[in-house]
Amino acid sequence: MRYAEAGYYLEIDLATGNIERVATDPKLMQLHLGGLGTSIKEHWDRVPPEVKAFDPENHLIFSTGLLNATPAFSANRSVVTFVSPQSGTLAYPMMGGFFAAELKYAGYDKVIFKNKSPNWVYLYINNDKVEIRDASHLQGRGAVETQELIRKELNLPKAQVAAIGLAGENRVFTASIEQSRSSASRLGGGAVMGDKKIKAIAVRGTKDIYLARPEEFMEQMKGVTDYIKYRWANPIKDVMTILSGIGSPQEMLHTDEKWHTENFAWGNARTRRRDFWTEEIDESWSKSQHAAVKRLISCFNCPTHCGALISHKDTPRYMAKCFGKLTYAMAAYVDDLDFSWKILQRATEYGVDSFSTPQILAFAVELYEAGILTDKDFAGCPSDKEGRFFWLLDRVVRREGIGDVLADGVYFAARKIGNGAEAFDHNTIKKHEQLPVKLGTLDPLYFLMYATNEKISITQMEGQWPQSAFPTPEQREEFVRDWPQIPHDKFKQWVLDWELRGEKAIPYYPTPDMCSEIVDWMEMMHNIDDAVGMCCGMSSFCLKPPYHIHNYPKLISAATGMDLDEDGLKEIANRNRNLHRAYNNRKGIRRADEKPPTDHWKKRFPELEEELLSTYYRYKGWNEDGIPTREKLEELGLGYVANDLEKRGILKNG
Ligand code: MTE
Ligand code: MTE
Ligand code: MTE
Ligand code: MG
Ligand code: W
Repeated sequence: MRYAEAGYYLEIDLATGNIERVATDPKLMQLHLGGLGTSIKEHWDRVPPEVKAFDPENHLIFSTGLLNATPAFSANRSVVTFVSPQSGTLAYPMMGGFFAAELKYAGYDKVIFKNKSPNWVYLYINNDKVEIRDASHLQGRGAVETQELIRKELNLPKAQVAAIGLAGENRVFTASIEQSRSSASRLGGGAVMGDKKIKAIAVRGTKDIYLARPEEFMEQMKGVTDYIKYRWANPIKDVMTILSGIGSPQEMLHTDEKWHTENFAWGNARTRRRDFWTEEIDESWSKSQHAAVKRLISCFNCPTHCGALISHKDTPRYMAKCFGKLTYAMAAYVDDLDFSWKILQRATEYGVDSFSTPQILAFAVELYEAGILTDKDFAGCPSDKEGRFFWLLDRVVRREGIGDVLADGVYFAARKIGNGAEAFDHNTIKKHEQLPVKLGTLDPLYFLMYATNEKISITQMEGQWPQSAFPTPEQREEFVRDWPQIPHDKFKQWVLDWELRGEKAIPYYPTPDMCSEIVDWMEMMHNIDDAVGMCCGMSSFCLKPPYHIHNYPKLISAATGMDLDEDGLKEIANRNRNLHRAYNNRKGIRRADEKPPTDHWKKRFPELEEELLSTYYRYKGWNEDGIPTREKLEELGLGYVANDLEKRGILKNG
């Protein structure tokens, strides 16, 4: 009997049409948990570094997490892994909704695709019945529309469907995968899915998943439930509203966007508009949001409602959540929030990442205004801000004219266009567009998070540590008073000593040693979430979350029957991170790539930044170039990785 996991992978060879149900080695769970962890291991074993995103050998893996389909609240994340066309690294966009639980109830922990299909297909899974079906009639259909068409065609209203739209079909580098109330958005999973000619995956499952020690598990969940209720009743004081609660940022509920609109940059990450949020804007934006949001919705087995069903006037319904609400309006400098709801509908059907894509469009507008792109590139484009964005979006997802160049994202487009366009690529890290945040003084914690994390976006690291120092000693004392989530008591003192100005303030405090430990803790918690399939909105992405390093080992042990303690869980998270790091090192990632954009902060401190990187690398057991040492790898049972890195000349002298 297998506990918590289904114990089978579904292996699909798209070239031959061969489908296999393969029993997995129970040891994999002990070494890597599941989800992102076991997926990294599969990519390491199967896909050598020479393989590029659109090579047939690139694998596309849809994985459930270890706690999906158990009664653990908010464990509903699927993780999609592949070599990204944009960054060239091992990408792992995540999605909530209902897909992961359904797949596990059908009896599979992962669906693993290799090679390419000659024709458009979709995969149909109904428990033991698995078929590759013709999807030629779905070509060109929207990513949301396709889900409904497939449910109708199968006569399975309860099937969960993940699909791509036109952007994925055309291998746009920012193409997403859309699925009911969620989206696997970043780094081009939709493009890889389209390259393999998979239009969608439909799954229906009705089997059971077993818990090793159910009573103990439910006892742990009682603690989690009580804490969720406590956190609801006791929002964190003295922090921004979006940081005070739990769940992913409640952008569909809150209408006050003063903080984002005045502190994040508009256009292609250009301008901060300090006086934007007037009473009139407040009124018109609230009205717009209340009209567009039909109702708030949640993912599988989650007590929060972070997403919303949206319909602006009579557009078909779609899901939106979090910061996607603002990205198009702010990138286009449009002061009317209605624009967001309208263009998001079209963008969601096309299936594009709502962070990267608006920046690409804004980048094109800037190049046009600077005379680098010309009337010829913009022939037929309306001149108003809204019209221009719709027109550009249409060109990008169809790869028409200038859209074909832009469809590869800002980094590659800038280099293809040349003629000074490179200077407008000022907001990418490792070739990936970042949220448009441009701030004052270097923040050492955010520096490390931006520079080093494997997802290349900040949600995968931040959350547990306050975003800035509290102004008064009383506020600091209040914050640390009740903080059971921390791994060491000394973290409390660091918060107590941390000031807004002076010697104990950013950029020199927390010190590089402290920063390394804090960042390591935050990323470890994200790594655990991504392996067990937990929404980080109930865990690592929040201040004082319900799931943490002290209750996770007990919960995972009760679910799986493994006897994990905190050290054991930390070791697994570390193993997964180091394997991921080594994979990306094999793909070429080095210290020189680990840098936020030059203008991310106005005040930079080059020497301190080098010290931060070196200190963090040392703390992680990596060499000066950001590559895990043989000693570290062997300590984690990854001797075979050290051998491989040495054989390839990536690791020298241990
Ligand atoms: N893109 C689409 N199409 N739909 C979305 O809901 N959410 C955004 C962004 N891009 C979103 C999107 C938000 S708020 C986040 S935090 C990231 O995707 C999450 O990235 P991931 O799905 O790659 O993990
Ligand atoms: N959960 C995990 N494990 N990893 C993530 O990156 N992103 C969070 C949240 N939960 C995230 C996560 C953020 S910021 C958002 S906006 C939502 O997931 C995105 O939900 P979706 O991917 O279901 O659309
Ligand atoms: N960064 C800062 N400094 N402050 C914030 O509140 N918001 C987060 C985060 N970045 C936020 C922030 C929100 S709401 C989201 S969804 C993530 O950015 C996702 O962006 P990413 O793709 O860079 O992870
Ligand atoms: Mg997502
Ligand atoms: W988000």
